[in-house]
Amino acid sequence: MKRFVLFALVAGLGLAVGTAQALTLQPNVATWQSWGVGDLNENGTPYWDGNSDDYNPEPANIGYWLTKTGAFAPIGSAPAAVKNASPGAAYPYLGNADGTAITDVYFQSTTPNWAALKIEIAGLSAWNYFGIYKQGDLPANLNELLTTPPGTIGSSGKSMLLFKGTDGPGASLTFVSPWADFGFYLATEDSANPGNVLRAFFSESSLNSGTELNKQHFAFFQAKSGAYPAYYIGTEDKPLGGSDKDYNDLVVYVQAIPDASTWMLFLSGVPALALLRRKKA
Ligand SMILES: [Ca+2]
Ligand SMILES: [Ca+2]
Ligand SMILES: [Ca+2]
Repeated sequence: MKRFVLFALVAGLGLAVGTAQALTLQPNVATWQSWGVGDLNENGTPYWDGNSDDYNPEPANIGYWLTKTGAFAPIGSAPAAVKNASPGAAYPYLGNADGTAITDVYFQSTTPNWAALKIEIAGLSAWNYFGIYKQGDLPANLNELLTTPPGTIGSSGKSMLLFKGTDGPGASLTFVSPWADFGFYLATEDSANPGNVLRAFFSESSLNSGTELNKQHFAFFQAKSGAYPAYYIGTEDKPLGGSDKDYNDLVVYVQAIPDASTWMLFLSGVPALALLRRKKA
C-alpha cells in the first residue's frame, strides 16, 4: 500500500512537470551567447552594447544595468530604484556567435506567464506600449497595439497589450498567450495624435517597416532555464540609425509559471504525503 501511494505521488509530480515543459515559454531559436563585464565597451558588439545617451559620460546600456556597472554601479548616477531593480548578473543573450542580432525571434507557450516591467530609461517612456502579437501575423491596423487595459486582446484578435504608456516599473500581470507562437512588440503612441501609433517594432524584425526592416529592437537574456524559464527583454525604442542602441528604454522580465492544472496535480500528491506521515507515526 505504502509503495503504491509513493508511486502515485511520484507519477503525479512527473506528469505535472512534464505537462509544463511541453508548452512552456521558449524561443524559436536557442543560440545563447555568454558574455561578461569585460565585453562591455559601448562598441556595438554585442549588438545591444551601444553608447547610451542616458547618463553620459557614464555607460548605461542594458549590459551595464544587468551587471550593476557603469551608471548602475553603487557610485553611478542612476536613481537608486533603477539600480536596485538590477539582477546583477550577465545572463546569456540570444544572438549570433559574432555578437550580431538574430533578426526573427518569437516564443512558444500556451501556459501562464508572469510579466513585470522592471525599468524604463527613455524620453518616450510615457508613450511606449509593450505586448505580444500572433507570430507572423500583424493586425492590419497597428493602432490596435495600443488597446487597453493590459491583458486585452485587440479587435482583430492578433495582439495583446501587456504594459501601457503610463505604466511604470512595478507594473506586472499574468497572461496566457491566445496563440501557441507569439512575438513581442514595442509600440510608441503619437503624443501629437493620441490613440495612433507613431512607430512599432516586432521581435520578428522582418515584420518591421521602412528603415527598420530586419533590424532587431529587442535583446533577450536567459535568466532561468528548465521547466519554468525566465527572460529579461530589453528594447530600443527609436530607429537604430538615429538611436543610442542601449536597449534599456523599456525592460521587462517574463517567466513561465505553473498553471492551475499543474497545481491541481501537485496538490493531489499532498494527501498521499499526509497518509505516509500518518502511517509512520
Ligand atoms: Ca563590446
Ligand atoms: Ca535607446
Ligand atoms: Ca535609454
